[in-house]
Amino acid sequence: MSTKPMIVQVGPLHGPTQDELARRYDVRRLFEATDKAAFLAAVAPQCQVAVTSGTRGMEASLMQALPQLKLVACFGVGVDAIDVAHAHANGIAVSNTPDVLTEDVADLALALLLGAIRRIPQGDRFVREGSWLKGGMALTASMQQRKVGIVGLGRIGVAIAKRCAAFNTELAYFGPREKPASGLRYFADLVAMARWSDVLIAACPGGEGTRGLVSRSVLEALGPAGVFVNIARGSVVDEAALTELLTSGALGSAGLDVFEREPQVPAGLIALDHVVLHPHQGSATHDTRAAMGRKVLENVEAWFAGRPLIDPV
Ligand code: 8YV
Repeated sequence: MSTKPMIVQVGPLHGPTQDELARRYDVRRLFEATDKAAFLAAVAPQCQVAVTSGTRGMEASLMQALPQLKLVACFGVGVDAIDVAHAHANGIAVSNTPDVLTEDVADLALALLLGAIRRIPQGDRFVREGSWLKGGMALTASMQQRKVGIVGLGRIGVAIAKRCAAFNTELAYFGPREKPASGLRYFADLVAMARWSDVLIAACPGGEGTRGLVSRSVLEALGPAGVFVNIARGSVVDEAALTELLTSGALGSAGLDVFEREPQVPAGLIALDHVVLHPHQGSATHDTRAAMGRKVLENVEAWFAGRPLIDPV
């Protein structure tokens, strides 16, 4: 019998964080259990804390199988895969890992945008395939003076805006409410912002509230020269419409870090040469993942010590 407090680890995590959790707690790994029902029955009487990733999340039925559960600590800022409403209605707190990943995610948004506009993956292929030996690569669009519309001016949206300003862009944002302190142009209508924009960057939270927000009409309004960048969640865009419009040329190009059914990426997107695809790596740097891990540990520690959570959701 372990004397350490018990934790259920729902899915695999960043290795060093997983190791540190195992050092401090009696960690029971649900994802390694062959008989999930027997596993849950064994841990249910004691388990008050569960740790999960933003990708795996935690559904209501799993919370129900752990009736003593009091905290779900999420490794990630996005909690759209966690049934937060169910948790809160049942006295279960939820924590996440904001702030520490903001800058890396914003960096990746700009990398995808520049990659798409300046056709960097295509240039890489052009050199490797020996095409350069037969002549120069075609000219590309410029990032300079582009109109950039940011969907969701939260922490990550603000960090993206800061970076875009360095490229002499014009900036605007769409969100549930105006943020006058930002000093940026606000659109209450996303289609209107897409019509104004050369580039649309999704940086809003995922979940039911934003599902399909970047709709077919929004993408059509962005138009044949428009670039769509998504570092938010695959669910915020109508992926079928995105694929169709990129294929027909009704939308210019895209830089995508997230997809609706990761790690599945629609074959229609994979077939497109002018789309930059990335495997959900926004926060995936050594430093940031370590900082996210520290936040998970701090939140769990605060809960066991009876202190307020550092990052309550
Ligand atoms: C991670 C993320 O990919 O924080 C988020 O919301 O999407 C990413 O940082 C994920 O949570 C890691 O499990």
